[in-house]
Amino acid sequence: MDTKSTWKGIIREYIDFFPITEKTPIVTLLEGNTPLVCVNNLTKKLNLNLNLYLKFDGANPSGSFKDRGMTLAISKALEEGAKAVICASTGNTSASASAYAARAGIKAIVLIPEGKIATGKLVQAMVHGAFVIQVKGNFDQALNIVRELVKEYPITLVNSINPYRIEGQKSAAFEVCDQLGRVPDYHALPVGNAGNITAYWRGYKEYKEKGKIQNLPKMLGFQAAGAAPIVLGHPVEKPETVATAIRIGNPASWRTAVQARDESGGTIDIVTDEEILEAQKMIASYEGIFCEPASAASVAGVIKLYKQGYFKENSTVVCTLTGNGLKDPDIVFKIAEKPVALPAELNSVRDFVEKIL
Ligand code: AN7
Repeated sequence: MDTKSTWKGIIREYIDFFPITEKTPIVTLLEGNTPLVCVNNLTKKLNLNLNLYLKFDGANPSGSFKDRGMTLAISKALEEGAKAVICASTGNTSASASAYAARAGIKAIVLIPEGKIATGKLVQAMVHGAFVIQVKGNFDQALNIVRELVKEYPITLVNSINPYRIEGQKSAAFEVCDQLGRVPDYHALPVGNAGNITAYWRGYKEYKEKGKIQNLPKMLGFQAAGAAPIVLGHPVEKPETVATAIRIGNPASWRTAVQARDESGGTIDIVTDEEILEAQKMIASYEGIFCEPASAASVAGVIKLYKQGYFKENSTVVCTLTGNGLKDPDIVFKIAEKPVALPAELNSVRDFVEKIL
């Protein structure tokens, strides 16, 4: 055991669902068991007749849902004798890989698009001791490079092409069912490389096969308007969005995301950067949850679809907030109202306080 904590991390909690043997050294930071928060303020303010829940996966140890897949990918890499792991990343995969590689005592090499990842994510890879390579290009180019490199060297790829990543990430769907005590009618997610929507759908289906749940949710995916290859039906060569985590033009799990959409009877749609930032602000200021811009795409998308009359009234909708807002303070600092500056005098502060009461 790692600690006396009652939660043992997603592998031990859902061990029957994972390809684990007695020989697998389990590398865990006790990820998972993240809050599923009912958000009434937001629905009241916007007049949404929905039972809306946010699954805050930004509460994972490295601050994103990537830890769910990384615990399994790194455990299996260690079991197979890997000395190093590598990934391309828009930031969260690199942060998570760096953390779990540090825990496992192996090397991590991470390729990130120069100038296009949130500061907090870059700092995470640095502090965990990863070898950080900033490439003068985008995520899709970096992913192509690491795919080639692992053919030549005994380094384990820990992007979601690694099947253990998606296997681990499906644990979030199990948790939603366990926490909610039922299956949501809809499950909304941001879509970048499309691994997570693939993972959730697989998770829900496996839970049903095992008899844990009786029905399945409709899967809703949302891409940023400037990086929406799945919605457009073709790769986007130069993806652009303020939500850098999902600034991806050619998703690796494209086919399985479309499958999740179609099998579940859901949809994959577009949200604009403005809608994303507005949703981020509302989630933070009405509900007290600070997620990163990419994560807010799920809520922005639900608001958009609601206005179009998409939902049956009173539906239960879960949105995954995939990453922690603290990773990307720059964007908020740029657009939010700045703090007032006052002299260090009782009278000035009193005047200010009287005005706002
Ligand atoms: C906060 O870290 O692709 O559709 O390299 O960080 O499974 O790719 C991150 C993706 C959503 C999209 N929200 O999930 C990476 C990376 C956040 C993210 C996504 C990402 P996928």
